[in-house]
Amino acid sequence: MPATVLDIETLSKPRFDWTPDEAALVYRAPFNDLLFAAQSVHRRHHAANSVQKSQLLSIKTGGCAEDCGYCSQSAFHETGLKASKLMPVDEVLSAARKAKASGATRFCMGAAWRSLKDRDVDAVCEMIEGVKSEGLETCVTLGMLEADQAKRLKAAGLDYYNHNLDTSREYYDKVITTRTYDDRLETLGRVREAGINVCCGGIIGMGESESDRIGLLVELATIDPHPESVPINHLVAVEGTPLGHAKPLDGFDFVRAIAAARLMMPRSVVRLSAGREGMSRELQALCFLAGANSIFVGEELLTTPNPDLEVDGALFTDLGLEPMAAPSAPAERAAE
Ligand code: SAM
Ligand code: DTB
Ligand code: SF4
Repeated sequence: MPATVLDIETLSKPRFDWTPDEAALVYRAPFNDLLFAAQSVHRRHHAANSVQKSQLLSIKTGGCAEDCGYCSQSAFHETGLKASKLMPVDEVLSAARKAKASGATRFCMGAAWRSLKDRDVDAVCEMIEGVKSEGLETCVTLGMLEADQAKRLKAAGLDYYNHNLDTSREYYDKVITTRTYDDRLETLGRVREAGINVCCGGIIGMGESESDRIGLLVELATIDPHPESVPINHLVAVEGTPLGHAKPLDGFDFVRAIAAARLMMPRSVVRLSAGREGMSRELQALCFLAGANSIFVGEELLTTPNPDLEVDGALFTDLGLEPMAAPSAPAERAAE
């Protein structure tokens, strides 16, 4: 790292040897310097005024065997959420067509599973094939995966697999005890091995320290190659979960996390993910300035509310943003 931590030329080239001290200098830089650098690097690799619209669908809701402290769907927490079985393929495909008609270019299907069961692989593959044939980018998040399952998802046309590290290695067991950090890294390895793009990020606002946020970013930015897609979620505090009354997060800290992700993983698609329902338009605009290039659209995320389509439409108009066609993955962009 050169003397000037925020040197645009240096930061524009992906690197994989980030240390916590270097990352802290980026994360804690004066806010204006941080945002200027993040936007400058963003423009080197991404269209400045385009934001991808992605749509989520919960294909299997609730009753999950994991104890993730933030999650409405864990069987460990009393959240009043009604559990349901795996959705029929035709219903998933009609939701995907609706998402496409309303402007989404990416369709992400989430299941409240600890891990994918072999008996469900055929149905999930049919969903992926169907969504892909609608011309949408496909992403699924189904818990832990075995290597042969990852290969089958790839063969069905899966573009991205989402599996988050969620927080730093140090803070992780304050939030989740039923699977380890290394379990997650192993699944990510299998995803990559199968040739599927990795979608991996975390949550900000779970009571973690600044060092934990920096720790998460270092974990992500030392994966070589970087995750092609990095969702940064703002905690949605769900009543009945252990984090239902977590201390509200300072918006500037959230923007810092987005900007640092952009600078530490310059080619990755950084996604402003959960938590926009509670954010002002101005805070979201700062997230775009910091380098976010995707949002989830539609009135529901998986189980929690998200802004109305009209509200997001007005935000795009007022900021002069255009909806992005599915961006190609960084490796493909590098070859272009
Ligand atoms: N069950 C699968 C798994 O965890 O591997 C997939 C679904 S899970 C809902 C996907 C991700 O959504 C989590 O890893 C977490 O980062 C994010 N998430 C879940 N609940 C959230 C909440 N209340 N606020 C913010 N992000 C949340
Ligand atoms: C991710 O990182 N965020 C999305 C997606 N991956 C699957 C999920 C957000 C879920 C928010 C809480 C809910 O609606 O249940
Ligand atoms: Fe289950 Fe995923 Fe929720 Fe954790 S985040 S409880 S694994 S659905």
